[in-house]
Amino acid sequence: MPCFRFQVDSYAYFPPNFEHSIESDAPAIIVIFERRHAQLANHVPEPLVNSTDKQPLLETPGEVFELRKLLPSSLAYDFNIHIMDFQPGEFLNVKEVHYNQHGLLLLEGEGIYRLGGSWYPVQAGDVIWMAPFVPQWYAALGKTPTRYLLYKDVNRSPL
Ligand code: UGY
Ligand code: MN
Repeated sequence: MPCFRFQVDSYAYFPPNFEHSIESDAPAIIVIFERRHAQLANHVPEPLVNSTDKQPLLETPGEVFELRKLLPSSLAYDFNIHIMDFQPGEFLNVKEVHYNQHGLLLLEGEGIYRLGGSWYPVQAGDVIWMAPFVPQWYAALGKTPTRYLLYKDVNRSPL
């Protein structure tokens, strides 16, 4: 079985039933998103190993934040992980409402997250789960840039 050495910024995707093990010889923090895979006939996800800094910046029409996606956007993948970067003072121009759920981990910075009618001060290390259709908005109000990691279910009927 191939062996990969992980550093800060590395990530991996393992499809269903993919045998794997993870070892660490020093203290390390990893984030794991695990879900039951929703298979589409003839669309088979492949395992992958990569790093965030190798992912291209994507267009974000109408928005100012920087966006990278960690997984291919092809139909084989039933979720994606977005890495979003905001400079101090930047914010989402759109107050979003959508069927997709999110799991968010704030990796760097601080700001305020609006969920529905509530406002939450957040800082690096905080996590948020956003249910489908929860109105969402973020402003990076700290003195340092914000980076957050966002799980988003995609490519499948929400029903
Ligand atoms: O892609 C998204 O849904 C993302 N912009 N949402 C968010 O940052 N709350
Ligand atoms: Mn969203």
